[in-house]
Amino acid sequence: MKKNAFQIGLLVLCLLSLRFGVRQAEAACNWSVTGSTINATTCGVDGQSTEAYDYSAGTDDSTNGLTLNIPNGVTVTLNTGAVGVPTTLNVGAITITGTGSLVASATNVQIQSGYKCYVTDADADGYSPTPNTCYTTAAAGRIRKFSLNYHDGTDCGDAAAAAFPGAVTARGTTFVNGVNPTLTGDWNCNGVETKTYPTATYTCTGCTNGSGYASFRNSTNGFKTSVPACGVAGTYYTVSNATCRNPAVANCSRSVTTSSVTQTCL
Ligand SMILES: [Ca+2]
Ligand SMILES: [Ca+2]
Repeated sequence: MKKNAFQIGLLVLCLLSLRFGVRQAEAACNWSVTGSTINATTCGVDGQSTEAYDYSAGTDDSTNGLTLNIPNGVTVTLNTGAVGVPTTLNVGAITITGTGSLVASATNVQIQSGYKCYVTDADADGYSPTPNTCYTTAAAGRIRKFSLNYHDGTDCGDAAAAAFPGAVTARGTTFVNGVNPTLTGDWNCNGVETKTYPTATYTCTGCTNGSGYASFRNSTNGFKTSVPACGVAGTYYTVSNATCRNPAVANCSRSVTTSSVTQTCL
């Protein structure tokens, strides 16, 4: 138990191996980063894994500006690591308050600061397909995690800059979806391929107002029989008359126009 608040610049516990710098395993506590601060909750870092948290006010600051706050009553545990795969917590600094505690198991555990976390972002859209896989060095196709241009979320198309979590533009093309290869039109990476244009539901019926004139009613523009896949063109039906009119100007063959439309998706 630590009773007083303090900061750790560089603390290494049981540092038996230094393989940090290559690929690191996924995190388990998965705390949310708010600005340059994490307020820890009670949890354990999985054995032989790495949790790396980083903050850069700019695009790539020279230091890791992230502070992990372990508040009163919260216990953070670093579970047992292994030779060659130490359990690792990587932050810029740590503050512990009151009865908060940081418990390190006896074997192959390390706490590191001074390391930065870069994640893959090949298309430079600010989203990473592997946001929990940290590299400690910059390289082409990487972005500093929790930096000015970094965004939370998993990039489902890291070779298509227009595909990212929260995208709002439906597109008439497809991309390689690295999360679900069947969803090539899921441009907002929400796991659902939403088509813009529906099936046309218009009907041609006699009027019920006594005129006896045929007309299109209850109409919805769209594809008449089947809805094309994302990025595929089809014959699109536009209903130009949805009211009872003289069949000389609005009959079943005259009140619909067709055009070639490419299905867009989001
Ligand atoms: Ca990306
Ligand atoms: Ca979608």
